Amino acid sequence: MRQLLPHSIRNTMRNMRGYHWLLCMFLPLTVNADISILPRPVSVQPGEGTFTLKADTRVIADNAAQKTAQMFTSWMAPSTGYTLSVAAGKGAENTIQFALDPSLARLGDEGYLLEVTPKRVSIRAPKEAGLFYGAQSLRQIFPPAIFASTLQKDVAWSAPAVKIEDQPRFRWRGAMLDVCRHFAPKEFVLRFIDLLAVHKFNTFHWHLTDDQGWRIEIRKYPRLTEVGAWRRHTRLGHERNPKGFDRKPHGGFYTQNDIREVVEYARQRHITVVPEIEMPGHAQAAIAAYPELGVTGEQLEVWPRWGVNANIFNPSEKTILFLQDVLTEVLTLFPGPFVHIGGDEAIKDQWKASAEVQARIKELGLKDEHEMQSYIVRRMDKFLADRGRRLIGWDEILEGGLAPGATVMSWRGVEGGITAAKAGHDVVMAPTTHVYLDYAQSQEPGELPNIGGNLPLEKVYSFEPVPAALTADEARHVLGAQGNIWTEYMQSPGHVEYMAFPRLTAISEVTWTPAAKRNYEDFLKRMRVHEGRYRALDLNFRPVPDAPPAAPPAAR
Ligand code: TNX
Repeated sequence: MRQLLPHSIRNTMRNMRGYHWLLCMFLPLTVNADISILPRPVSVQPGEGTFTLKADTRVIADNAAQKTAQMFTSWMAPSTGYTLSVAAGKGAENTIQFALDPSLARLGDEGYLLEVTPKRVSIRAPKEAGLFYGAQSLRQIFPPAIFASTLQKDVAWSAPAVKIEDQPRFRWRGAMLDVCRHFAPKEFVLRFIDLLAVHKFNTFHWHLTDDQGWRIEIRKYPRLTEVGAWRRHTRLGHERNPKGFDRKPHGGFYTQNDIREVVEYARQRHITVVPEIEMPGHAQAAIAAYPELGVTGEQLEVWPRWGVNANIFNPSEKTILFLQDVLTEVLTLFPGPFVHIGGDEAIKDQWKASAEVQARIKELGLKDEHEMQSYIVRRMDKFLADRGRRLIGWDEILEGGLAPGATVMSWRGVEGGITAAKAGHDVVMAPTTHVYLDYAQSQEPGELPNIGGNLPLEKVYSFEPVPAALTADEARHVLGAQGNIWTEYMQSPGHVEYMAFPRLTAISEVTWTPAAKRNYEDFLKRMRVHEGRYRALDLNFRPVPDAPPAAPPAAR
């Protein structure tokens, strides 16, 4: 906050350099209080003095660390106006050094050690991801204005001396964005990935297909986007209290080149993209494009409403092969280990009413419609496993028997996750109770339109991804957690930002910081500084609640 002090005070502080004894008395207050990193690191040891970034500061990195160093300098350039050079060499005075250091293996694949002294800065990590997270922490040690995209004048770019040792608690630190209910332009997806990277998330779950729109180009089936990416109009008002429809066509999709660009952009920021292709429910846009994929054969429109509907893929061999064709193209675009196949809210009424589907169930020796869905999921599980990938699906995939290699994303509470973990399956926790960012952030008037419910920041922050019902061995199956952004009621990127922040920042701490180091009051205190970063990023965030007043001192 030094840069916020009036010039006169800053000059006085400068002129007092000879009086070390006096300076030392208030340095810890004026300088070290500035360390407000989100998510909170494992260990932060304040030092003495400050390091100041200047136009002639040199960034030192040998080959393996060059990319991270370049990324760091690219972040610094717009606000400081400095074009910092990156070169191999030795850490010396006025340098920021990035170095891979195998002797720090104890910090794991994503940990780092960051040391700031008045003379120099060093970031060391066993792996590149750690260097990247160290760079993100360093960025947050400078004044918040460093996040601005325009030149900031008269800011002293100083960072308090500190030693930080850090590594994440979970290996799945995610956010899901639904681009089906409302299409998000590629530019916003890239910005969203940057915002995730600031918060050390490593997983972006991209919900690409649903009733209201199919958003990924599939070369073999062009009608999926020619027809399936566009709807005639959209529900006005809340689905519970509908006001008809707007008169605006809505849609959009990502070409395969767009997808490659997003995946590569994310990769450079150590974020894996998990694509979601929904089956067998939430399939109306695909059925609108190819009616033979449905059960009734009826020509449907891309759905203009919200909620759950009965239209579902038919479970014929032809449809299974279609879905596998789609996945074949998906696999060429997304190199990550996981592919999400949806599986949620698949109403079985049409399967129950169809003689053809009933005959298929019988022919396959299945007990009921749940086993029919489970059969499809198993086919996909094998298909993906044969190609070296892993299937993940919403917790409904437990019904009718879980496919052998499946990972479960638990959304209807954590029970599905508990069942799956006890059965030896990996799970990701994303329960509506704590991480559904489409829910209201308060019951006060003035919130932007939302789906309903009530999920204030404090409740999100309180989320514990490992349920007490799991033994230590079972708990190892909890890969982590994620926040979900379903966009029925979010028409614009600004609205998505409002719903996502600050709650996504809370989730970053839930997934990164050791449970024992989490504290809501401390989080709110750091959020006061983080808000400055939000502003510099021009983020349309919801106001952060005030910290509750400190408890009165106990009576003696
Ligand atoms: C349930 S969460 C859904 C989504 C909706 C969401 C709204 C899940 C797997 N399915 O289709 O958008 O509720 O909160």
